[in-house]
Amino acid sequence: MKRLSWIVLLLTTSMLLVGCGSREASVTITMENMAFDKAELRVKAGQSVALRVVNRDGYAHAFDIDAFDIHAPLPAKATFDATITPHQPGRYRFYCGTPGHEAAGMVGVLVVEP
Ligand SMILES: [Cu+2]
Repeated sequence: MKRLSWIVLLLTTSMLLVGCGSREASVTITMENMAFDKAELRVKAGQSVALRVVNRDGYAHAFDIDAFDIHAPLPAKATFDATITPHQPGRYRFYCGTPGHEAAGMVGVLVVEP
């Protein structure tokens, strides 16, 4: 019985190490004064990216990337988190889906590098 626990412990440890090996990238984009703080986000194809969107405004925004089926409403002062793993290199448009905001400049591009 004791030996079994050791094997379980070893397996758990090695799985944790493997998990650390594939480092996850993280990207934060902030919405403030009717604008994104970045017009371009760059990530690597095949790598998991922890995406965080922060709305600092006192009114609602939304974060949308059609290509990744992300359509997140962001009420005033809200934060949205998602993890994406883009596999196809390319340029994908992101924008604020609140009516009129994209026209006001709330638009950018997610660049997935090969
Ligand atoms: Cu907006």
